[in-house]
Amino acid sequence: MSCKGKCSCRKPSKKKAIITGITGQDGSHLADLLLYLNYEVVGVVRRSSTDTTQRIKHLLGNKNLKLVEGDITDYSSIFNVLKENQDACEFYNLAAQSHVAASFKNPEATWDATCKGCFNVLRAIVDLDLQNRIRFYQASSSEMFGKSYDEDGYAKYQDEKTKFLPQSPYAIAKCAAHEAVRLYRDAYGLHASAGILFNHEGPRRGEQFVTRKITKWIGKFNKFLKRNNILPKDITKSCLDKDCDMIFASGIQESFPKLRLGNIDAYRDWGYAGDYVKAMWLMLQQNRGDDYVICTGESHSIREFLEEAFKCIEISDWYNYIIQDPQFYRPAEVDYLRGKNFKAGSKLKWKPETTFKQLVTMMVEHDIKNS
Ligand code: NAP
Ligand code: G4F
Repeated sequence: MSCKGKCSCRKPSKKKAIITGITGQDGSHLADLLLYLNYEVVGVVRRSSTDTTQRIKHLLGNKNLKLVEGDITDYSSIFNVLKENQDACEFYNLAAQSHVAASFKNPEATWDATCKGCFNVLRAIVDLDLQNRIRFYQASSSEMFGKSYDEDGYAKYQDEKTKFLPQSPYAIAKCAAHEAVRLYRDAYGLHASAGILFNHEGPRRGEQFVTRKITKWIGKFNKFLKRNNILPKDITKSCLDKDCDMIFASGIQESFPKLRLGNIDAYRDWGYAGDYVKAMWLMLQQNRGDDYVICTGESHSIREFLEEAFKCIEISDWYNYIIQDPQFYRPAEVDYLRGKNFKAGSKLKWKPETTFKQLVTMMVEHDIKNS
């Protein structure tokens, strides 16, 4: 892919990219990719009393990676990061308060990080007159579709033309940021792209998201089985009393808490994060900025995820191991997400490389190994 842009960094010298949210799941995968592509990477990290670099610890010694302090909600800190790195040619805005359930409890903080943060970057780019020199990526989300879908006679789906009907403070903030990207593209000619990414997961996924919560639990439960020398087949139905919070097995003292979940009837289009960051990069290599849906095109319920994940430890009656707990239900739910990635396939030549089964197995195996 050749660089046809006007910016000075599109000469043979090393390209520089700025990533907000580098300590998150996607930021860490994107940093892996850009460093592999020989970029200089500037990662914006907010100050914290604890170490948040766990996901990028394997990169910390890399001479092409520089971490700088900055908070996306604070205009001046973003302005200064950009001012000090005016030779950067790509800016990936991945920082957000990304947990949907948490956004109902903290709508203002979610708004600040998820919407205002995007505005802060866009405004700083224009204030520093960098709009013709830097390309911008915004992490938009399939949550923006909420309860909205189109139908192709065969099934429901969402694509770039589907209208948004957001169902959470998080999704509303993402919709507003998405519109800001369109505005800055039109008003200032900024090369700005928004990736409308459907759920993507992997071993680096935050532990409060449903997929990782399930695979983490399986990892710990497997360890409990091993510690007590029990085979899954030895856990009889009587040990799994429906009204009981704990899992017991005959002949052992120790018990194990059941997995507590909320609504397991929602459907998601789950892909692998490592595949999806390639699409982010590809968007910024195009001649013009645009919006793209990134997804697998398949939708599975949380029940199906549970079925597949428990299969990895040879348990088929997974419903005996979980409790549906009202505290994990949301005031409003997104029931069904299934994307269509036709545009990404034809324009970016991108396609997902990891199947649903491979994704679940990868996550369970990781959590078994690391429990
Ligand atoms: P994540 O793991 O929750 O990471 C979020 C990142 O944002 C973390 O690095 C976090 O830093 C950073 N951050 C939060 N508030 C900040 C602030 N005020 N200033 C600076 N940094 C801040 O999320 P992810 O799964 O990687 O997702 C990346 C982006 O894609 C997010 O914008 C998310 O909303 C969006 N998205 C994700 C998915 C998905 O399925 N994963 C799908 C669609 C869109 P700390 O480490 O300090 O907390
Ligand atoms: O894993 P989740 O929390 O992901 P959700 O809400 O779909 O959001 C994720 O994907 C979005 C893309 O569509 C991103 F924009 C967003 O940043 C985030 O990465 O929940 C998935 C489903 C929901 O229907 C939820 O109600 O799982 C259901 N669920 C059931 N029990 C649960 C639980 N979710 C969580 N987090 N924890 C549970 O115990």
